[in-house]
Amino acid sequence: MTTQVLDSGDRTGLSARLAALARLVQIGAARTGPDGFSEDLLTAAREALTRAGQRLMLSSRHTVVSLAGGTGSGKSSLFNQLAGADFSTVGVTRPVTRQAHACVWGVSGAGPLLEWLGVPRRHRYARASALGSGEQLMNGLVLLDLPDHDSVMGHATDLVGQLVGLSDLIVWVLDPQKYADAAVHRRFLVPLAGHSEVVAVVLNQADLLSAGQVEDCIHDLRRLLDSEGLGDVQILVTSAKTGAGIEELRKLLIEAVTARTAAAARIAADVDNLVARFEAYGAIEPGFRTDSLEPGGPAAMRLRTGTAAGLAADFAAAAGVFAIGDALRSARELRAMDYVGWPVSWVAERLTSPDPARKIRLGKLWDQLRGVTAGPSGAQQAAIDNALTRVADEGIPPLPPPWSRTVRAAVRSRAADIPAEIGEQIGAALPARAVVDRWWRLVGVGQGLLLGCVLVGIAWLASLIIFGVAHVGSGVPRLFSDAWLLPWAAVTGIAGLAGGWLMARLCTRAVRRAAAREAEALTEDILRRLAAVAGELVIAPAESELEELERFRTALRTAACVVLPA
Ligand SMILES: Nc1nc2c(ncn2[C@@H]2O[C@H](COP(=O)(O)OP(=O)(O)OP(=O)(O)O)[C@@H](O)[C@H]2O)c(=O)[nH]1
Ligand SMILES: [Mg+2]
Repeated sequence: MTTQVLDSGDRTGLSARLAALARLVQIGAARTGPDGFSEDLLTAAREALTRAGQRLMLSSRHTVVSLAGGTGSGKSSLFNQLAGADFSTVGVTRPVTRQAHACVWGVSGAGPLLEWLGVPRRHRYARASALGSGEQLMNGLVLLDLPDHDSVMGHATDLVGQLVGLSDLIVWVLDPQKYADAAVHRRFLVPLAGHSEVVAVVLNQADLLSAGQVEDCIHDLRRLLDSEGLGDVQILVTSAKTGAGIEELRKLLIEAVTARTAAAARIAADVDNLVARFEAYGAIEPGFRTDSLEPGGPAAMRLRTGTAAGLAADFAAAAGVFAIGDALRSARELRAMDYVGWPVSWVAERLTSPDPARKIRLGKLWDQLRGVTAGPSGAQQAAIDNALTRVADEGIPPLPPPWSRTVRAAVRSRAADIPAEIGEQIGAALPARAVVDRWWRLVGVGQGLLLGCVLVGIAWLASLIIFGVAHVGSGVPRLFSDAWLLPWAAVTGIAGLAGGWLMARLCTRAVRRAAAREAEALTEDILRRLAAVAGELVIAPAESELEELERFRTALRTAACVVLPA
């Protein structure tokens, strides 16, 4: 994979990078905590964004260059040399400069910028009217003479830190005694590692050294800067006393002013530093680099496939869905017996017991089914928790902190809603209690007719026996008294009995098959509904958190200025 890095000074690119940095902050701020995004990093990024936004809104025609360094190194002396006038007090007692001084070449439009920098009005000097031929090139320069960074006055140290942060280019003025001052290097130079374009170093008071000593100093300083990742930083040698090297320094400033990229480069350097710190939160494996991320590639984040289906099965087991199918089947079969059952046994049952066992069983089955719709509880709740733990352990791809934690939390984020939702879905899937199929009623009518047949047969038989065989009474019609009709009466009764029995057998079988199909369809319907519950209450929150990680990484790529091939 080839990557292309945009010119970091490009302003359009810079706006996109800043917008991406703002997204990183927004995403990170929602995920702080013990293994979460560092508050320090978020604060630093917010400050950088504010600073950058303000700087970009202010004059783009001006370039802010600060002269910074320890007390007595000669900042004010150099400032005066460059300004061509004794604007800033140079003194023997230390420290001398207590507040920032500014000299502006080409004043128009610099007011708000100076206001933003916080330079007091009485310390602002203008070179507008006096721009000589050579100085014309410096038009747009805002040169700041800063207080020393190591002053005993805390106020000055803060001020320097702030102004160094706001400057587009920082010129460190070092003297031969203190050029290796650990405080300067640690606090100001090391954080700019890799961004030599926004720093320059001046070794002042060269007149106090021999040529050999200057050579040694520069050699030493170069080695030090190399070790700090600032190998490309320009080192100039000056003497504010004799004026040596001042022209080179002026040339460096002119370059910065005419390129007009220092402001953007400075912001880009800040963004680079912050992105490097944010990268730790987007890493998949050690040695991760933002530019190794492919959009939608192996790094694309999803829960493992099959997680939703497995979860639905776990929910079904927790809620006892398979028992529900069985119960529904039994209930349907029992209910159908009232219609399609053999009337003889039906009648016998009603005669022998006012509260038949079948009815009680039916009632219990429906209670059981209704109980399920109240949702799983107790041991079933534990089974749901186990299922969620399994998803968290096995369904989530390996992730860096804090994402490993936040995605796990997302899996459980709606755990409390799951039991009720499972109950509701099962309730919605269950048929109403008193469903009686139309064909059962038809068969019931048939069974009634056949029962009638049996009763008619018995009555006929009785009358034939009484009037035809026992010859009780007289004048009874032949139909009820002719003994020869006995077989016909018997056949009528037996046909009714046999027909009813046969119809009951056939219909019971049909009812069983239908009930089995219904139970199967019900189980499938419930499983489908539970898969939807799993999708909505577990998978969706987890995947939305994973998508947030994707967005974080996309923002990281944009903020890092890495453009992937189309
Ligand atoms: N010999 C020599 N002396 C210098 C040079 N630059 C400055 N000085 C002297 O060093 C002393 C301090 O100079 P300043 O310009 O006030 O130093 P500064 O860095 O502004 O000091 P603070 O304002 O206290 O931070 C003064 O006495 C200067 O005359 C130089 O290049 N050579
Ligand atoms: Mg000074």
